[in-house]
Amino acid sequence: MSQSAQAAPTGRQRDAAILVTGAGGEMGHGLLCALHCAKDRQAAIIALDVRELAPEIRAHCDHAFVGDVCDHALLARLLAMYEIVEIYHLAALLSTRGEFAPETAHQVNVGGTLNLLHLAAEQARSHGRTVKFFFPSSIAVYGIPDLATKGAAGAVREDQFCEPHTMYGCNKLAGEHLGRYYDQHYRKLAKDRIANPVDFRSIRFPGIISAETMPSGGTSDFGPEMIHAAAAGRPYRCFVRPDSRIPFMTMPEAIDSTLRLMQAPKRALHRSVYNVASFSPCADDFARLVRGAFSTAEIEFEPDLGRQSIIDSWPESCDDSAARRDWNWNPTHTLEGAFRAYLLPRISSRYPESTVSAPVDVARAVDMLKK
Ligand code: AKB
Repeated sequence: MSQSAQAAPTGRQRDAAILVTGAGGEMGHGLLCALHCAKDRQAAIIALDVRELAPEIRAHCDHAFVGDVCDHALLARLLAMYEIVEIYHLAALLSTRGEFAPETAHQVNVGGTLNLLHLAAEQARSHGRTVKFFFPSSIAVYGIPDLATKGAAGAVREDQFCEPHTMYGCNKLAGEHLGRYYDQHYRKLAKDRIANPVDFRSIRFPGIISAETMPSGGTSDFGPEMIHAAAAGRPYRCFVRPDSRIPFMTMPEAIDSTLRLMQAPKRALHRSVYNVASFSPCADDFARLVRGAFSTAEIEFEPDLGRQSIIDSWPESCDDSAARRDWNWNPTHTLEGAFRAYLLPRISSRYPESTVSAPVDVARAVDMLKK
């Protein structure tokens, strides 16, 4: 049974725990499964989300709390109840949603991150060990001024174009800096300061595509939405131009990169924030593959100027040489490989009652991309 924010403290000795916020979101789904299955796991998994977790996600957690990362009282209770050794802070309002309510996005994305970093530092003070902290950042931290510059820039490095055009991008950049501060400089002048209470590690993720879940509130959602709509037998209106190009990766790759970075020895890491890259299709590449795989797919392009401007400000691809060098990042999928080995075989089984008449034809899909 889920524990609510009102549950009384247990009073027992504190259990070592890994805390996952935003546990019910897309990434939480994959990450909780991977953490639960880890052979050498020594700590309980505790999940926090604003909504009750779906039973299949709840099954991967030892304890689950319904509540908000801005709720100080709830975080204080978690501090008292558990000896938190690792935090995966996934809770966030994404780029499209954030543009409708920028101040709320700031409160959740920056305020929530500050609260979790403070919780990590207080934990480190109470049990005397550094708390590992994972922060999923985003390609939204980049803000490229125009399409000509985007085309000329190619794969951007971590230190280029960090002038985001969205509140979400500003928030992620702020979160990266706060994390670095808690890791290296926290309470610099305090007499009772403890050095390096937080071991902060972050990845700037591209758009993520999962066969199991649908994203919501993001601007990279057109890729996964197109595939899920076709699998479900629904027509799809794509909100960006066919030539729009940003980087993507599959959910298994996103989870793999997270675990690799978290397992890397600290001495190997030369930065706290890393790009990762996998494949960089344009929206039309997606459409051709989807049409090839689902003969009934209906895809139209009807660009929304606002969302298009966000996609145009994000890079075509990212330079991930630092991640390759420091923690052996090595993507497994090309776009074709992702369709062939992961997306198409898994996605159709998610929509058993779909109206799609023709079976998925992976070979035809890949041929379509070559044309
Ligand atoms: C979004 O579109 O906001 C996210 C992201 C790229 O971080 N998926």
